[in-house]
Amino acid sequence: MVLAGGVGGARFLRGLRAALDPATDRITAVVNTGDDLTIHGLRVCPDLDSVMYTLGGGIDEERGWGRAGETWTTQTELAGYGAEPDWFSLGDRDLATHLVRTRMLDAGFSLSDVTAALCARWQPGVELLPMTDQRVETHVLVDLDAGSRAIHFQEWWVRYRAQLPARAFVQVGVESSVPAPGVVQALAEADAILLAPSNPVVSIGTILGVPGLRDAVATAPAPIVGLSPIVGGAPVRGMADRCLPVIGVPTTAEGVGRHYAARTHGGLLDGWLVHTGDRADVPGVAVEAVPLLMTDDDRTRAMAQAALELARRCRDA
Ligand code: FO1
Repeated sequence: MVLAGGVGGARFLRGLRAALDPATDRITAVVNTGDDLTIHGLRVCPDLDSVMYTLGGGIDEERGWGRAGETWTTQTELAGYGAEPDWFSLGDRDLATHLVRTRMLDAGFSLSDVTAALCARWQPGVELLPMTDQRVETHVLVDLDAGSRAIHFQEWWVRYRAQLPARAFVQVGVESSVPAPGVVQALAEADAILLAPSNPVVSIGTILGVPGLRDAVATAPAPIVGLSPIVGGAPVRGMADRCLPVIGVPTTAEGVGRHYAARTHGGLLDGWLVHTGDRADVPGVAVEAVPLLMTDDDRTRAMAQAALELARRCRDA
């Protein structure tokens, strides 16, 4: 069982899949949907798509999002019409995913149904569950135009490259959301629960913000192990260093570990993996240092194995 965001979560899941035997081991991933947005009338689910494409072999490896071998003809035509927004690029191949998803959602299917249908093509080898079927969107309170405004996370992330000082993150709609079907049960039945090295604020944090989800994790019988997305005081990828200060968490492996906190102290962690050379003192949590750079499949598989081994030690402790 893995809680995961997009790019980092997808890579980690690929390593975890390689570390396990599909004949006997099942992986369920609960994926962040707070990054989702409707653009040009289509519903786009960036984190679900990054995980699906990465595990299904369709991802553009360099970007970590969108399709390999992509073309941008439609995007260019949209720009020809001056169609707003022009700062979020949709590739021609990627568009097919959004067209199928939007049509199914409009027909009344749930996001879980849509995700299962899209995965029938991609065969990720991991069960992908959205964190919720309800619409939840992360918005960012920023200082813009001499005032404080809320903009969609993607506008902050992509258009402004997270350079606009953020005052707060708000998950619009989360209060009336519930965990998607199967999420609570999968947590209860898991042998191990892993927090992927995703953005602790807008990815893992958003997942845990769905009412009932954090409790389902904290009360699960399985050991819970997290992997630090911060290495050497900086995010391996993405802009978690622009998000952590907003919630008052230091951009260190120790800071994030303490933020998640020990399950015995009202938090979530039994174990916390940090990168070789980093140190973290997280009261009540078994901390271990292993290489956490997902530079190739072997390293990613090794860190997934280290997380599973730490989980076993926590269970047997
Ligand atoms: N990221 C960008 O930096 N620029 C883009 O134009 C862009 C388009 C895009 C389209 C589909 C999709 O699934 C992801 C896309 N992303 C883009 C990445 C996206 O912003 C991130 O993957 C996550 O939302 C952040 O975790």
